[in-house]
Amino acid sequence: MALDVLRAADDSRAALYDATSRGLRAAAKELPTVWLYDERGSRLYHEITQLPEYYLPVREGEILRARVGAIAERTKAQTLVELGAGDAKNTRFLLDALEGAGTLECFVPFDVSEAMLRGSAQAIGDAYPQISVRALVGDFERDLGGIPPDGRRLIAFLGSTIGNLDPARRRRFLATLATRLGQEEALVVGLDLVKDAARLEAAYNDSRGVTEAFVRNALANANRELDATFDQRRFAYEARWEPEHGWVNIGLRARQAHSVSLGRLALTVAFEEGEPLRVEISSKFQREQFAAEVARAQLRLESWWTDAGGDFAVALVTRDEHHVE
Ligand code: AVJ
Repeated sequence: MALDVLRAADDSRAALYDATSRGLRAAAKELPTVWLYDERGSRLYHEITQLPEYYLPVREGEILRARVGAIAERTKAQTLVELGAGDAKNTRFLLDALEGAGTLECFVPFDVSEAMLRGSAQAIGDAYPQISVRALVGDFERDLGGIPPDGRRLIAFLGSTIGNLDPARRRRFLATLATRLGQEEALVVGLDLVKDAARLEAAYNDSRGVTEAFVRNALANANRELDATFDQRRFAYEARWEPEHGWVNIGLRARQAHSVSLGRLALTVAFEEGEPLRVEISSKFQREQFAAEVARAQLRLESWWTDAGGDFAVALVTRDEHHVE
């Protein structure tokens, strides 16, 4: 198999360092979510997807299994692009259906983590020897333009990864996508839905502590790569549903006042006792609100499918100007 790994942009590290610096100097401190995903982080996330409390991938898989036939029929996609490709497990439902429909030629996994990408590209290449795999290393918020325009594309954004973006960033993402999506192309997106606080919080406070280890790994990564002095013992893990924002706020809270230095960024950051450091938000969606976001980007919410319990949704989003039913 020819495994092509392309880089969408080569200044992505510089951009991340910049965002890190800004995030740590802000009044409400945050560490960019990308710090979660080195090789170990990707492995821990994979472990999360197998936790009983973390219902998201299973629900999404149920919906996809029931709907990929319709998606393949509707899109007749030749290229499947997957943003934030992760372990690409639920992607296989789409690959199988598109291959069955006889249209699939190419798979383009797109991810920030090159190690992760190599793994999943290799596995997909081995399992689907008839198609070409062209892995792209990039940041889906910056580098959408780096995705090759060849073939009729279906862009998959699964797992509710879009929930990592706050409303302003979702708006930018959808607006950019709207300028990139061709007439016959579509986005298929997985969305975790608003539900009771106890279940949402349990999904991010698992009994084995895998999610905590996953989030703490962001500090370890920053320490290694930025020559930083984050001390795990001085921070407590916290994940809380914030209904006023519609997201689970995930991060760490300083147990005591202390300072952290980041040599590579020539920065020292003072934490007060109890001060939070956000590492990730996981937004939860509602149909009306997501439909409005899509419409605002001049896109069309063509289909909305949920599992029987209404935990999760898969939406098909297309250009606004054709196929009005
Ligand atoms: C990969 C962004 C979908 O928000 O549920 C899982 C990441 N963080 N547990 C999510 C995550 C903590 C996950 N996404």
